[in-house]
Amino acid sequence: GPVLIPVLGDQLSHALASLAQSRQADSVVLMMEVAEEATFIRHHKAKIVLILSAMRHFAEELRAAGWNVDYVTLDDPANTQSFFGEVKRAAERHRPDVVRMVEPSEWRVLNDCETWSARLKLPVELIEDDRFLCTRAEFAHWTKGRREWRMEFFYREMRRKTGLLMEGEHPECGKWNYDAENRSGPPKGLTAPAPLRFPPDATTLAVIGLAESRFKDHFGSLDAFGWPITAAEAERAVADFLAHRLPTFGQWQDAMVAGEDFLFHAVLSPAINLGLIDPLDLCRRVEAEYRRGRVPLAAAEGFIRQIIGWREYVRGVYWQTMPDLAAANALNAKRPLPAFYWTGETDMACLADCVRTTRDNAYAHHIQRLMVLGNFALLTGVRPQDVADWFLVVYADAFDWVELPNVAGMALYADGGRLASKPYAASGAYIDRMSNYCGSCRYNVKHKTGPDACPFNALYWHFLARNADTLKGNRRLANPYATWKRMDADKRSEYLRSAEDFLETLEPARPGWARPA
Ligand code: FAD
Ligand code: DLZ
Ligand code: SF4
Repeated sequence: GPVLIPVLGDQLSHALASLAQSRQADSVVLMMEVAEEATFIRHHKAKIVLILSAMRHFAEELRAAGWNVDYVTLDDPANTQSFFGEVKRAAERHRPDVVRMVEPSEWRVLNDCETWSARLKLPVELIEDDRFLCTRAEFAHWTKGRREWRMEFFYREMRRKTGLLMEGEHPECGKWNYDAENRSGPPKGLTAPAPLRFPPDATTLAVIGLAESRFKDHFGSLDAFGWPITAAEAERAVADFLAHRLPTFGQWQDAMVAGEDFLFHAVLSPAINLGLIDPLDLCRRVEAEYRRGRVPLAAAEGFIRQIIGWREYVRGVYWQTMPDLAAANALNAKRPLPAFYWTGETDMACLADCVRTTRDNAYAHHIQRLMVLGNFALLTGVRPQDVADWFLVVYADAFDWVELPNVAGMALYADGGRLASKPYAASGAYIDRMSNYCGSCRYNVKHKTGPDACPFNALYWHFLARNADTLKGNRRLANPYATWKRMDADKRSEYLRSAEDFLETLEPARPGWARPA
């Protein structure tokens, strides 16, 4: 019999290891649209459209390249709507000798696959996903004997391994990290060249129709849908980013401007995570832009660090800490997610704008995710699992392996400081410095307490006071805790009361938005 090669929705790479190791003449590629993947968590409509349309285009490309592709559509009446059910039916159709697939990116799916061989009575080969630079075993080796895991040191290993921005043994121009030159607040009127949008073709329009009927109650809008769907479109998106936004990428990396939804970001994460763009190739092209003198070193280094540093690091942390990471709650946070994360109905201008861009674009840039949406959940003590569900639903680039460590580790400190050395907690002053949100907000960012004060201000102190037992020993929080201690008792209780008054007004989301009720 043939080799049966399941290719999942985030494995859309022509160089995929399972394809590279097989011969077209004796292989059947299996691609499956299954409702279970779209409904166990109720993904943003645009994310579902992106994945299903990209799968359909990829299947056509594989056929054109000579592969025999068996493609199961969502509305096929025989569809069992689960990965295992479809692999089993395909095994009955094709009578393979072996099932060969690249390891799924998510713990949930990998666990399932590990049961398939016994249930199918067939060998199931799970092969390493070589689209990542650092294997799971290499990461495990790196963590051995290290008391603390820190991205910066991992990143240097990846620079050495790839040779990116290296002069022999040394980092380009003598420094590993040029962040000190990045991250300015936005000047008045800052605008950026908008990323390329790709109007839906007939295939995408058909999938939009499918999503509007089957998933119409899911969060999110499809009106602005314009994601690159194929490797060729993604290539045009890369070229557009390199030419128009990379040169100033670093400088405005942490800036937020109301209505400027993409600023100088790449907006390439969905295409990278689906497999339409090879991340190492992208980094080489960014390096080449620097070597040709078209972009400053700080921009190129900053961008490459996000990919070979952060992206690889969070994946390593994920596999090294699952399944504990999914249940982690170091700060014992218990509040349900506030309703406005779904409705956008809040008077806080920063949060309202971040939820709006999330709904309209299935996208928000890093600082919106971390310092507005994440920071608010951290300060108010929302249950990490509620927050992780929301982030997994709403972003086109969200897959458990990258979303969960960013949410539980980076944004919420739920892992007790494994991934990052301190909680990313901030008051209104930070948001005011990095954005133009506060000017149009009904709250006053300069006021500390009371009904008109920016809620972030009192919440910040409430967070530190509430978690003092766990956090006061953290060296990087020594300054704020010293300030808190120096404050007179009246002032402290005014902060705490103000925060509590605000917390009382928070309306919880009704159940059923993220997972079927
Ligand atoms: P840019 O800002 O232009 O960065 C370039 C690339 O670097 C991105 O495309 C991405 O591949 C990579 N990158 C940057 N930061 C990270 C990071 N922290 N982790 C992993 N890769 C990174 N990213 C996802 O891909 N999926 C997620 O589900 C996701 N959830 C997040 C949740 C929270 C709470 C936070 C704080 C961050 C999350 N990120 C996630 C990381 C980051 O915010 C997005 O990768 C980025 O906003 C994508 O937009 P971009 O392509 O314009 O990125
Ligand atoms: C997210 C998603 C959705 C909505 N639908 C599908 C699908 O129908 N078929 C498929 O192969 N993949 C889908 N995905 C992405 C998968 O969830 C993702 O590939 C795995 O979870 C990776 O472990
Ligand atoms: Fe956000 Fe506070 Fe600024 Fe309003 S005043 S936009 S709530 S930081």
